[in-house]
Amino acid sequence: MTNLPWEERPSGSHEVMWRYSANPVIPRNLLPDSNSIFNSAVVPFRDGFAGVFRCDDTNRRMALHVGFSKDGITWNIKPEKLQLEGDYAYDPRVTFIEDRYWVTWCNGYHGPTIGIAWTTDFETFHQMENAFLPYNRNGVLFPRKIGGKFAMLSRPSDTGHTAFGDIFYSETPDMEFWGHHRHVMAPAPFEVSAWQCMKIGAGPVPIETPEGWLLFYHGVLRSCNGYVYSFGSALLDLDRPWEVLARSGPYLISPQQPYECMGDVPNVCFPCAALHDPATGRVAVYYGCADTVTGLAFGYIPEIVEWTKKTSLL
Ligand code: BMA
Repeated sequence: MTNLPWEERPSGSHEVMWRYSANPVIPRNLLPDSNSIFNSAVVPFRDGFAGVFRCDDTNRRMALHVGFSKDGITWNIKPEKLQLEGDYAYDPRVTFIEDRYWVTWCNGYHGPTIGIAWTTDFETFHQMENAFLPYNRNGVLFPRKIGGKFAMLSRPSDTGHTAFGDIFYSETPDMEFWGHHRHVMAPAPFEVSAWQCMKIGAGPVPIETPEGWLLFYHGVLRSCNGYVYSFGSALLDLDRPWEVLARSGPYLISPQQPYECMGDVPNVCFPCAALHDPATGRVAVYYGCADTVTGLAFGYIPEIVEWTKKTSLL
């Protein structure tokens, strides 16, 4: 991929992942009536990129909007909402599988659950049945079938600001009937890795590596000042992704910059998409910052894989 957004690690930095120096890449008011644009998903599309963006409007209603970009940094987001069935829509992920782009998101149906739709052109979207009963969030598809089935990670939850949450694996032959549910990961003990001790949820679409699926996931700490969202990495078995091979004890990125610490919900780094270039190993992660704007962080996949193994808490 020649046009992957990229900036080298700053000289003198020892960080495994580092932030784009021009963060945030998407401001909260890119649309005339957007309150915030964050927790959004992008994929390579034609000679550039397409994306599905979480845009909360100035009524503070949550909806998804389509956008396009040549360089992954400057985005043209359509002002009209994606027309989807559901009371609200947020935190999208987009996965290309075989011949089409699949969108999963948190869909309002008697509480949050996982919505699914597909498109080939980012103009027409075909909505499927919701994957699961409510309450569920953070539905993330794998980019290919596993054992002949489509596969998804998700995070069963509740109606509110869920104070618990494990990542589960489910599969389907047809994107409609889901089953074979497996437990993947629970929050870590507070004494071992506090940033991920209250709840965790899958982030971007997992990336296939020779060492397993590289999963970026968010973890939450309940502090005396509220929830703090950071993200780290795990390696899942390629054929049995509910088996965790390694899981980072330290976080990769936690809220430290002003745009991550200040906003509508302070102290949130929430990744929902990653672009990567197998030839160079480069990865660019898009993450929501403080539920307000969108930022980018970079790294090299082989380094992140090694670091995940070296720091693993398993
Ligand atoms: C979660 C979701 C995310 C949000 C986060 C922090 O429960 O609602 O969309 O980024 O809380 O507010």
